[in-house]
Amino acid sequence: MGTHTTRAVCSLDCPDSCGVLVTVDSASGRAVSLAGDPQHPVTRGFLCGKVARYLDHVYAPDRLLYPLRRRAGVPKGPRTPGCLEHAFERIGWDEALDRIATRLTGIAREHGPESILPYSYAGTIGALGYGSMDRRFFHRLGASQLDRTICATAGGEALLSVYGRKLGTDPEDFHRARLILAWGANIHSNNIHLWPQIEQARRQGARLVVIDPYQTRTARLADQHLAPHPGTDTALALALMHVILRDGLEHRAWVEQHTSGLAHLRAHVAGCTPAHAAAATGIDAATIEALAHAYATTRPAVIRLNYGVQRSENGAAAVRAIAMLPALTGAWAELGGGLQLSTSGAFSFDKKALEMPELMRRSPLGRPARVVNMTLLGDALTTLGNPAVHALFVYNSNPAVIAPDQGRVLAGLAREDLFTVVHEQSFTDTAAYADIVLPATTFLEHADVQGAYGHHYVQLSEQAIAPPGEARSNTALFRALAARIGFPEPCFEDSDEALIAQALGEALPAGQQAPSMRGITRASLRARGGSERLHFPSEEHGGERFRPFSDGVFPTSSGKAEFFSPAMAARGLDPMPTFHPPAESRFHAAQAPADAAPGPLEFLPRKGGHFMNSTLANHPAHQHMQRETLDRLEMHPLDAGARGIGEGDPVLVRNERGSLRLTALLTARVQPGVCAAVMGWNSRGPSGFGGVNQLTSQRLTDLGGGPTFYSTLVLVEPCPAGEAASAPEVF
Ligand SMILES: Nc1nc2c(c(=O)[nH]1)N[C@H]1C(S)=C(S)[C@@H](COP(=O)(O)OP(=O)(O)OC[C@H]3O[C@@H](n4cnc5c(=O)[nH]c(N)nc54)[C@H](O)[C@@H]3O)O[C@H]1N2
Ligand SMILES: Nc1nc2c(c(=O)[nH]1)N[C@H]1C(S)=C(S)[C@@H](COP(=O)(O)OP(=O)(O)OC[C@H]3O[C@@H](n4cnc5c(=O)[nH]c(N)nc54)[C@H](O)[C@@H]3O)O[C@H]1N2
Ligand code: SF4
Ligand SMILES: [Mo]
Repeated sequence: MGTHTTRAVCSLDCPDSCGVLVTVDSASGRAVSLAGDPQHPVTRGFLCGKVARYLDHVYAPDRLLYPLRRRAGVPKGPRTPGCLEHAFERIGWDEALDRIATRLTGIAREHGPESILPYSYAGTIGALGYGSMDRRFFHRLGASQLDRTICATAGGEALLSVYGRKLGTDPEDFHRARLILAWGANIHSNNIHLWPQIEQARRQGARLVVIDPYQTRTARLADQHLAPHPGTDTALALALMHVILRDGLEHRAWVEQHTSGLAHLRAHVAGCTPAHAAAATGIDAATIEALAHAYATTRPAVIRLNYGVQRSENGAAAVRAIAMLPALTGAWAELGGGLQLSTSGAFSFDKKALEMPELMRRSPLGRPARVVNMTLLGDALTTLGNPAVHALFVYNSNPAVIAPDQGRVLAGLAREDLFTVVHEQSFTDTAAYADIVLPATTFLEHADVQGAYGHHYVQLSEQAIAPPGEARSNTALFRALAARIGFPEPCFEDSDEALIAQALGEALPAGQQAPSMRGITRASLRARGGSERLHFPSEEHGGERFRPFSDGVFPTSSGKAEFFSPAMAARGLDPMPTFHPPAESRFHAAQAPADAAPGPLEFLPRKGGHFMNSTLANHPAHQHMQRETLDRLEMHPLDAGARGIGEGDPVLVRNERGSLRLTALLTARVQPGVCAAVMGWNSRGPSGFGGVNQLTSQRLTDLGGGPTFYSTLVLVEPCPAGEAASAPEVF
């Protein structure tokens, strides 16, 4: 039986952006296996467990294959068994496009185009699939713009406030480090391709310290695990800087040459003693002292800061404080030192060419449309006015599961006067509320070009197989819709090949291509097996490997890395990172509902190691891999005992926003006072009626308008007898 291999790129929302070799049976055109590209220096020939089984998703029996429309008279509601057949009927693409075009133009006429809200995130992080024809379409329509805050804006803005650029230590240099701090970073589950580097570093004597309120697999494998109370990292980082400055361990030359605001910092951290931080974090003062000394005196020292830290109310301040550490110790001075939150700032895809914001001037508004924060979807669908949202167009996202304050989101999605389109691979919890459901392709079924937020390679993703059924890619969908509505601009006819060329800036005059992307074209990528390292001037002619900020360029107002941010002061924001305990935390537990006995717990609504946010959570094999914590509430035996809860007991987890039924898992993976559960799909498991975001709030981070999933208080109690059994048993 003949097979051939195509090289695609995993486009799931993961820092690793793996090169994927897809083996296809030539006769049937069916993909038969996936493997990591052995040539790719970060992928190194292996895929994570969840994508090793991605063909389960591609060929899932419940994969969406045809456009559907809601049957007349069937009310909107949650995804229940049989609801697809009961509530929806198959239609052709022509009818689907006609209906969508008619409704969107009608709604725009009646309520103004800003009453249309696109909702997308990172179902695919391919440059085309993430944002190209879709953005052009909504810009031209005059639809509200979506502020895509759900993941990374708090940390991103925080990093920019210190360095002016989002650069990070090259993952391929982590093996050189002698001290690695995994700070709110679940490397082993969420960023597995960094792990071999860490193992190599440890073989050479490096220590791995994990700072995470939850004992992740990464923490279990580490040399040391520090478990701060959730949302208290700012206090910890300030205390580390206090000790470093008190003991004169700062790197004077680096600080002098590359930073500004040291005097402010010195004054700011003077009172931030380890004892003070110990009270806030629960980590004892001697441990904090020792960590400060180890961090400042071990070289190279690197921090893998991930997004866990910033998903709390004080999250941006925490990221700012942590980001200042390598500036204070000059850890950037060595290869393998520094900090990595994201490497995305090293890429310069021509987003303007892809998204064409200038089309907004040709929309009926003649001006840029209003901006709606995606984290506030619940409010946007229920209370926003001027105009209210009358149409919601969802793609690349599953907001019924992933957005905070799920009760509000679902109430909004259930509005019969809301016209909702969902473009999806699976019949998700969001799709169940749609008026029109459209089938989408996976990364095996369309071409794209992709960067990464955890390495430095541009990659071409070739189409490996034909779309199943009538699935269409995001670009194909919005191209077709633009034609149906009759937008005259030729940019709506650009092919994927043309879009890839635009993303790479191939057509730009010489010299205008961004330096890091210089010389990278479709042809050069194809000649190099689909993947090409960014162009770093220092690496030319066998020179030194890329080291962030070695060029001394910091696009901040002072031109230096800033301990004190004049730009933030000018915006009326705190120019220094200051610790404020989250409103929903043990420090303000008194504000919790008054009937709290024995008191609320801090709740970590976590990502599943075997899911990708909600993606893959519907597949039996992935659920099986996740079985240890799926539908479980992890809680400390002391907290369980105080509530009369035993191992395996049904529990009710609730707060003023919602409630969830789970099964208690007594474990020391969480500290007393903290509990945890993983996200999945709403419509499965014994809870049957909701996901972890039933409990989270729409409160925003201190900077960047991001979500505060990890600042959530809940009450936990034994589930009243009978209720657990009567909860709908789904799938
Ligand atoms: N398997 C898998 N991989 C993924 C994803 C997935 O869903 N599953 N999601 C992808 C996405 S979208 C992203 S953004 C990345 C995110 O990657 P990470 O940032 O690593 O992901 P999280 O699990 O959100 O957070 C990491 C850790 O932060 C911890 N944490 C929570 N609150 C605090 C706190 O206050 N302080 C500290 N120090 N730690 C805290 C959590 O317990 C968690 O273990 O991963 C990507 N990779
Ligand atoms: N409680 C809690 N909530 C969280 C988080 C958390 O840690 N805890 N993490 C937050 C974070 S960091 C993030 S990034 C968000 C993630 O939020 P989302 O980006 O919404 O993530 P997913 O749940 O993976 O949903 C993506 C959907 O896009 C679909 N999709 C994939 N490729 C394509 C495509 O090419 N076209 C179309 N049309 N659809 C496609 C997938 O089938 C999937 O259903 O969740 C956030 N929510
Ligand atoms: S999810 Fe991440 S680790 Fe897994 S294959 Fe995709 S890019 Fe690689
Ligand atoms: Mo994310």
